[in-house]
Amino acid sequence: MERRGEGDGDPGMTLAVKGPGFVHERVHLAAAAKVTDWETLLTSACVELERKVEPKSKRQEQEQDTCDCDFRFRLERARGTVLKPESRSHTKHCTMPNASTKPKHGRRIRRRHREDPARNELVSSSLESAQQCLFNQDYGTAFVHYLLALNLAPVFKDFARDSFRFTLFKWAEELDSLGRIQDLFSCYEQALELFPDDEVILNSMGEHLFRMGFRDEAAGHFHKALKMRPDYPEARENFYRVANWLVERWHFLMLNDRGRNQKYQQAICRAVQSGCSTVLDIGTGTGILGMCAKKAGAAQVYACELSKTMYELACEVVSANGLGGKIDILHMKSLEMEVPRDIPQRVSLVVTETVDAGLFGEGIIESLIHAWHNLLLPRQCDDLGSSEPSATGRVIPAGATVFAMAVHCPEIRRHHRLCVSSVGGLSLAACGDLRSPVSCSSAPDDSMEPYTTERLSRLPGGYTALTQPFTALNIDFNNVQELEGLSSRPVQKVWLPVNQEGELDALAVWFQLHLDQDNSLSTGPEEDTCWEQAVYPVHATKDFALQVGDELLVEVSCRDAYLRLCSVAVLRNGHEIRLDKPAQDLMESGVNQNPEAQLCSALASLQTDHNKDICVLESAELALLNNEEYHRSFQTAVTKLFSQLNLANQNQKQDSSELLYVLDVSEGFSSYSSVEKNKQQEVLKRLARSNNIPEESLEFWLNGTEDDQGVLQRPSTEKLWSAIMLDCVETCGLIRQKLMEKASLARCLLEKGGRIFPERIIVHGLLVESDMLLLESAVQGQEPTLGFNIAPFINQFTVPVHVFLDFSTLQCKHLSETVELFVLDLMDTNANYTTRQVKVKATSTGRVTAIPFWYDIYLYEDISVSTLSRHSHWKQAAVVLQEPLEVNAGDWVCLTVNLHKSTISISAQPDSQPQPMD
Ligand code: 44T
Repeated sequence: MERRGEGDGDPGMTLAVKGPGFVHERVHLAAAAKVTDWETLLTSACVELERKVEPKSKRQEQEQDTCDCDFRFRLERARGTVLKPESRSHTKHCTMPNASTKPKHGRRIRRRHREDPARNELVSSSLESAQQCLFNQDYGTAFVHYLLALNLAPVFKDFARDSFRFTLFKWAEELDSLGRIQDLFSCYEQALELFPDDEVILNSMGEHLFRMGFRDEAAGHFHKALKMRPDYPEARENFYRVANWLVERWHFLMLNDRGRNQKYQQAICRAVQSGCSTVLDIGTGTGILGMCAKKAGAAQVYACELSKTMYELACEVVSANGLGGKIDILHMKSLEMEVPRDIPQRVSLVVTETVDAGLFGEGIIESLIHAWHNLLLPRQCDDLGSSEPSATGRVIPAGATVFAMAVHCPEIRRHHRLCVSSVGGLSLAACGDLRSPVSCSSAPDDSMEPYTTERLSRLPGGYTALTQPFTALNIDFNNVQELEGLSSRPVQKVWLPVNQEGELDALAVWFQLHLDQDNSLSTGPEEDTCWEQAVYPVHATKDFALQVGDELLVEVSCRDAYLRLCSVAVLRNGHEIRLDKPAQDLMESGVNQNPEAQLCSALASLQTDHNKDICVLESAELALLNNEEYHRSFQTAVTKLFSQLNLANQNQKQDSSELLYVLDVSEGFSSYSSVEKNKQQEVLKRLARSNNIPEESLEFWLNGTEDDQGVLQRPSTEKLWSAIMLDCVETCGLIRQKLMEKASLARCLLEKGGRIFPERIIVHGLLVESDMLLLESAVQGQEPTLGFNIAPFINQFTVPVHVFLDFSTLQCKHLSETVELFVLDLMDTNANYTTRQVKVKATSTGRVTAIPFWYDIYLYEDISVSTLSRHSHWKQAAVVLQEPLEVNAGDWVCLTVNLHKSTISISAQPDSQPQPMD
């Protein structure tokens, strides 16, 4: 079984390896099965525990021995053979908590002894055996002993808690490495039955769940751990990293959008007052629309919500607003609802805002078709215009109009197609078509999305509209035939006059939501709204510029309940130029003027099967490839290091052609499926071949994910690594988790004079006043939410660090100069990074609400790249202060910057001490 995600444990420590692997299978079974009848177990367990341990099966040993590291490749600079990595065995030294067997609660135990000596005898012998097994590192058996003892004598729980946790974690580690995931979770469940509120167990189970890809469940566990102990840093950090999955950030924006809330309220009020007395709120979120309906006088209000966290939140909010028991909230997807099982009768009004930036992405079409057939009263017929609203059904919003336009936008371009022909001196010509996973032209599969979303007005570098907006679609949510006919509508072809010259980078899409006859919401790029727009990137046209007078042919269709837009052709001077064909067609048609693009086209034409040659990379990875500045710096840094290493070899009279080994442990080229992974490996090989790098000098370890064993491998028996590449900053703007642990491990693997890339990271930041960041991180009181009390509930999910920020376009006022917040020295073994105080002088008067931060990444000596640079593939992050801090120009602010593991936290206080410099 491959492990997924980050490796657990401290990679700085080596793993415990037991002697020859002995596993007590029967005990495993007991530990893995859910045992509730402890009395029954007693007898069998006693027998089992006396039995001899059985040797591990061959398969298990093989499973454990499989090296599943994710280290991408080793690059051998000079020609020569690559020696196969040798695995090294390693031992771990672990300390055991609570090794004493002496019980703490003597008196009570003695009394119990008197009550039931046989039972107590068993308890104490089980506890003793558990500890003995712990010493022998037989964690499975130890775990069963503990379960037995603590279930029989809960009085020992406090006493044994630490040892029990330790046993559980070690046993879970073993089960994990054996791929016995089901058993692992069973053990955690049993542990939580014994210790339901144990924050350490909850947090640890959350980490396992997260690594297995159960993100919602993981987030739930971190949240509970944090509720149990709000000052538990591990759970806090884990929770902050996943809170977005529990409560997506747009909930804050939507709830803070007073205009939107009021419009919905008005439409609902009007409908209820006109006679719609039974209401269903589909996708209620925090319950706000349902509460509006109740407040407007609806007799019955039902609400459904598919997310567990949001459902629980809605229940809390509704009760806190005095409507508990008056709104029937169901934790289910509307599509699963039935009358009368879930609601007693059909309703006269459905309210919903289950729409995303692309309108249909939350499944509104399917939900409404189902609602019309199963949950709503029949629609009011035009010829029966007088029928009672309480006897007919309707939907808010009543319908929507979708708009689209073609845009020129370098920021979108560099994230969705390859814009460079070489990277760090390597020609990419033979790489085929590298593209982002956002495309509506290719066959739909899980890894492809038809659109992405952006707030166009906030894109760095802005955008230019190349055409007027056009109406791509009109839909009536009150007409079930129309809803049902949507996917079979013929493809609509629209010819758009181009009125502005520029490269065709994307089609941007937004919509107007017609709540009722009088009220509508627009999600357009020019509006002052929290909404993002849907972006359909154009892939096929390498450096293809539209000219004024051209006509662009766009096809609009509705497939798999998604709206799809595709630019297919351009009409220029009476000639039709296809855009959905490979690049050479453009060249042949004489449209491509750019020589670089012509070269690409020529190369593309050498390839026969174009579809085969598409390699999908994440959009941040494409942006990284397009970041020429980064690659230049990297190349300079590597060249400099290598020439110094070669010089050192010469000085020591060693062979200057001595091999230099590079280990890349960066996580770039992370993939969606193993198919993609193989494809990417293929592309890298092709890249090497076409650039005269011998194939043998590249070695990939792509088959699994991270494992400590992989890190410990040497390039060859007599060599260590010359350089180790670490990917230290995530695209979202945070330091990569476990970076410092990885760095300390990497340091041990370097040859003399070898370096880690980067060697140092300097964190920069400044004080800003930004209302926008506040609106995006927490609901600001009751005023925006129509007087309903929602903020304190949803704000439990506020995260102090805002990620994926475009600092260059953030609406904010700078209140200080940029300061150095922290220095992370990856080459320094003794550096202690915990807390640092930084004094910052306010340069303007205002309210400090946030501290955006970014990094200067020092690759080697003075060669650095900044994560703030214009062409960076990184976004920035910002700490949003819990309480804004008022400052006057000239005031000093003291920032306490804390780095725990790889999480930065910052607090700000006024600094009363006058500065010597001042
Ligand atoms: N995003 C807006 C989407 N649901 C808005 O679980 C606008 C994004 C956005 N429940 C930036 C800004 C904005 N049955 O809690 C969710 C979801 C739930 C359902 C029951 C169903 N069939 C569904 C479908 C969805 O409804 C809630 C709202 S959905 C999306 C709303 C501020 N980025």
